[in-house]
Amino acid sequence: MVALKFKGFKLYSYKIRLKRTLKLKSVSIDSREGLILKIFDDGGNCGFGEIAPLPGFSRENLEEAKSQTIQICNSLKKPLSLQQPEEINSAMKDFPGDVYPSVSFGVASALLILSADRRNISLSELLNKNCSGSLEVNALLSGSKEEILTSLAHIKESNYGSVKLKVGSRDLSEDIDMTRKVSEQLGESMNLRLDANRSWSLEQAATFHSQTKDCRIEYIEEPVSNSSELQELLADSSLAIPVALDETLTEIEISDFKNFSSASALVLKPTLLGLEKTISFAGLAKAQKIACVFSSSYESVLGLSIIAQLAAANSINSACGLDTLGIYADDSYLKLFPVKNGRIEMKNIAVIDKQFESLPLTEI
Ligand code: OSB
Ligand code: MG
Repeated sequence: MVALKFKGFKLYSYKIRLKRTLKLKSVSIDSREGLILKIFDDGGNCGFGEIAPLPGFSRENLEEAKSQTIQICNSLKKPLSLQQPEEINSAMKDFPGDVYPSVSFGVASALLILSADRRNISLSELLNKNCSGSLEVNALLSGSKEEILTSLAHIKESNYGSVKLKVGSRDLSEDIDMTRKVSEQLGESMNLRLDANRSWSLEQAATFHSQTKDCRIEYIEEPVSNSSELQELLADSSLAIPVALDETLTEIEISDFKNFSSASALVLKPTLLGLEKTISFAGLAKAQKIACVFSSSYESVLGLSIIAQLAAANSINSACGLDTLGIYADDSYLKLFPVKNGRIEMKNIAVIDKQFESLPLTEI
């Protein structure tokens, strides 16, 4: 095996304006900030990664992520022998201290993409010779009642197969009404997911479930306020609420997963989990036949494409949470990540150099 000669790296920052203010738990943002890492070998091959901690969700901030990325990239300057993702994971383990999730995702994906570029293949092909050629994505429904009903009409016209409705910020009775209305409008052929972002008590979750039993809900992400309540909910067989884990996965260790194995789905966000934990959870879910939903933490078009490649490598059939480029004021990013009939064709997004060039980058 030929060693991968790491020659150098460049780090860039970006700040991209949003179409409207985005509420993220305790904070609101008007623009998305992050870092893009480009690494290269001595033969002109490149790897890319995105490091973009999400305010309100990530424990590290952008400054902390930046200094750790620089420290790790400086320590990479010796020749590396990296071909398989397992080797890259073990190389990441050698880095000093606790690697932040966003940094793990950014640096490890840059190394993997460099390794793929040396062989003229894509990241998904590097990870799996039989990777998927396309992915389904879910449309997102949030905002006021009027906004939701207007977007719903567009979503139906655009032939999405899956829709995710945000609940938990209205009164419970309004959420129940809204869910019933959306379910009715979707009909039998479209799939409905919900995300409560930990808003409800156990009792509210039970009430919601009892009044939406006929709504054909695939799952509810994070219905209750913390992971111990979630365990209680999963243990109560009289409830049988289909649950997806999202925030919980950032809090638990891989070895704790046995306590949550009756979950219906795992929402995997590489920026919030890091690459290693994402791949480990995906493996566990596959072994236990639990659906995996590879999802965005509102990365740029470059980061989204990398997550899509990870999803394709894991042959994901369940719709991914990657349809988030609509948050940006600049619509031109949509062309580099085209969603048609609720799907992404992998051949259309394998243009990582173009995505890199499309971003407003400042070299650090
Ligand atoms: O609540 O699942 C969330 C994005 C960033 C932070 C949190 C969340 C999200 C999404 C991603 O909703 C989009 C999707 O899942 O379709
Ligand atoms: Mg969620």
